[in-house]
Amino acid sequence: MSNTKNVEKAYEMAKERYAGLGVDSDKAMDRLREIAISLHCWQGDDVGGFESGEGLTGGGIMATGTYPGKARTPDELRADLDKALSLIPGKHRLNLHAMYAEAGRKLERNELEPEHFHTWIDWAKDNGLGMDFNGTFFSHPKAESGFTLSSADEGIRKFWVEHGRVCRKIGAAMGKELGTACVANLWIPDGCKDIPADRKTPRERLRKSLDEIFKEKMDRSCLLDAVECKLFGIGSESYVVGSHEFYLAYAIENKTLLCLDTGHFHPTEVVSDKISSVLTFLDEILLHVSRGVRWDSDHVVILSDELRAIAREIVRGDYLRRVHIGLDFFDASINRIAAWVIGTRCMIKALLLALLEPAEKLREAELAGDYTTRLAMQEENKTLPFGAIWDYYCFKSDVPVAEGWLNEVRAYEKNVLSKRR
Ligand code: RNT
Ligand code: ZN
Repeated sequence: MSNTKNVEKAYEMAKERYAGLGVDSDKAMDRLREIAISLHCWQGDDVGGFESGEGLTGGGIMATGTYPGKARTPDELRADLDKALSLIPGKHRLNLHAMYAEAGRKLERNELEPEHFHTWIDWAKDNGLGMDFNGTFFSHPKAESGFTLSSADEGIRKFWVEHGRVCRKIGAAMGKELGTACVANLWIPDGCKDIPADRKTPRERLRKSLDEIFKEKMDRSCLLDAVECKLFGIGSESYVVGSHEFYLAYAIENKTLLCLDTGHFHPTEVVSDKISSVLTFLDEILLHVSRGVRWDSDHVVILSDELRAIAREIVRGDYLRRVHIGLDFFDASINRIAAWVIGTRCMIKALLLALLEPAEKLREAELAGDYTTRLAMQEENKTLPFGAIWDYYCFKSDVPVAEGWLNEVRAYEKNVLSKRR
């Protein structure tokens, strides 16, 4: 195919251009191949889960849109993930939520066990994927009051503590079976729409609940615990119990990972600037890469300046082993498989851009106090022939080059998704 020839030719020229700046593009691609992104299962069914409930309710998050064809069963969701993964270069991970259990009967969330995730684990094994896990502390009658682990109702609080505990067991089993540590993330929706009378006591109860959940020591080669903070959510605009300060302090004190969701801060705050701050004190962090737009924290990830800055920080800081990259967005208004492919490919593009940065030259200029060169170089770097390297990486990874993947999604939509009613 002449197309192939063009991709190769363009690559050779781009490679030379980067070499002139002291950057080895072959090496950059080798490093990129080692980075696993954790794909969130919940993009495939609008955060619904398979508990035969009514899907996503409350909890400060919302999936909007009525695009047809969402996955209705675990098998459909796995088939959709297979399709998405076939269009994304590299070997990645699956990030599963507890509400995607396959129990075969109605089970309470505090009764879940590793065996209820066996089909998922086998699927991951067959596909060479690692797995990450999340407790589901929303879309449940016992979360309707807006409080779970920080609830004043001792019965409710205990129920969610038990859920947290079983989730750690499940995560550890996944890590053990798959031979790669499972990052088990904990996010709770607890908070208030309007000004609370007491900000203190729910936080004290949350601390106590977390201590109860994390009491049992687990093998870190199987399980890595993470806690996710948030500034506000839909319906929790005035107060969120698990704020950034709360979980940062908790993570430092208890040696858990901190999960930074890029949609969980004030719109003018950026996660890219937080990475090196928190990693000065924490061993590892989890990222929930997302895109906040006004009040929504979960738009599909695009190759924004901030996404590029995040990837740059990870690479410049030599943090690739200490930062676990997970995605967290959901859009029900476009093809859901396309959403996964767009967001994940963008995350990988951002990492490739960062790996191709002539970082040494920038640092030298900075150290010499030559900020003119620093700014000039940063701007010139923006028009380096990155696209040619990216196309070649996709080609070498046996996935479609450029927008070629969209035809495959369209064909799948016609043959599979459109038949789901
Ligand atoms: C919500 C958190 C949380 C969820 C997922 C579904 O604001 O970001 O991570 O999006 O657990
Ligand atoms: Zn998140």
